[in-house]
Amino acid sequence: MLRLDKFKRHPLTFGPTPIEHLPRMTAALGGKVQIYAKRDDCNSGLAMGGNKLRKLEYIVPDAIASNADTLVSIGGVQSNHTRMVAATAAKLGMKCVVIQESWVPHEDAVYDRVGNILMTRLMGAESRIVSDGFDIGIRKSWEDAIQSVKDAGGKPYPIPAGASVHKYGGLGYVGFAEEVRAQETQMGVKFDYVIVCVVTGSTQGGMIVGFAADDRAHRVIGIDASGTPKQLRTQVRQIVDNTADLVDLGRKVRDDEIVILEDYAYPAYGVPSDATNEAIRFAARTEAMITDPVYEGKSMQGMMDLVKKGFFPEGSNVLYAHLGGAPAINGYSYIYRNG
Ligand code: 5PA
Repeated sequence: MLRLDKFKRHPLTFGPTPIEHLPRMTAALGGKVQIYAKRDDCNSGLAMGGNKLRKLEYIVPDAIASNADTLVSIGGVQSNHTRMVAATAAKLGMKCVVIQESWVPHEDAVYDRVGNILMTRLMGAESRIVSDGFDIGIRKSWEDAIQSVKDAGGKPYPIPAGASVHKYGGLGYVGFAEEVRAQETQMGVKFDYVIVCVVTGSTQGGMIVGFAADDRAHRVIGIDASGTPKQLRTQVRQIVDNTADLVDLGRKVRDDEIVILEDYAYPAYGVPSDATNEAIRFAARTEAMITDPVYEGKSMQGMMDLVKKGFFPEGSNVLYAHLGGAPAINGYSYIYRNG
């Protein structure tokens, strides 16, 4: 038994997220593999929700206990994570400073005005755009922001990129695995594989620990969208080890249980390939399921390719973890101007 219950959780989500069968997508991909989606993109009423809220539910009690008055975090210009931190701060009545680095070499005229960053500003967060490029690690711009809050007499609570290397960053997605197990019993369906987009690592890292409890961590297929897979793998390893300790997994997760496929992140983080765009159109046209060019479009592309290549044995049930991120499509309006 994993010991997730010993950690406080501050509810930010509606509760367990629905799992739905995707019959048109299943048929269009050949019908040999059943495709399902777990809709973490529909998990909350807070600013359109998404995966970060599961993580933040376990971080907020620590933020409150620290007597902080300002949440300080970081991401790219169209970061979903900073939108979710801004939402959490608004909901808690805290202030929020978010650094938005120039992670993506993409120039849409309204890239810094629409979608995630628009909502972030609307919720009262102070959004500071800086020119530093992509990196999933600890950033100087973020440390400077933390210091600037202190200098102004505030009490910052630091949340790293994607909440991933936060000590409690992996707990939320341990909860995802527990939730899937309960839903499998209710539904009478067992999922053979989970597909998950991975960039800063705590979503997949948490799932790996959660699914290691019934020995199927290696069935969690991470689709890299960072384009820096070596650094990512090291970060996931650290998150897995830390999270496994926290919840008393009772054993070390083996390297071969951490599966990250590197083939779909091209041409760069935040930039969709033609295949990504085709995957986004495919999900939209078969199931009205909206995915984005930075994250879920790439994991959708990966899942489609794996189905076509016969990676999943016939008869498998594949669970696509939809982690959110649709607001970013507004920053890519030129690409999708004709659909
Ligand atoms: C993000 C991350 P991890 O960072 O936990 O690996 O999750 C990847 C991921 N899907 C998958 C969506 C919609 C995401 O937003 N987003 C980051 C952000 O700043 O928004 C942390 C990078």
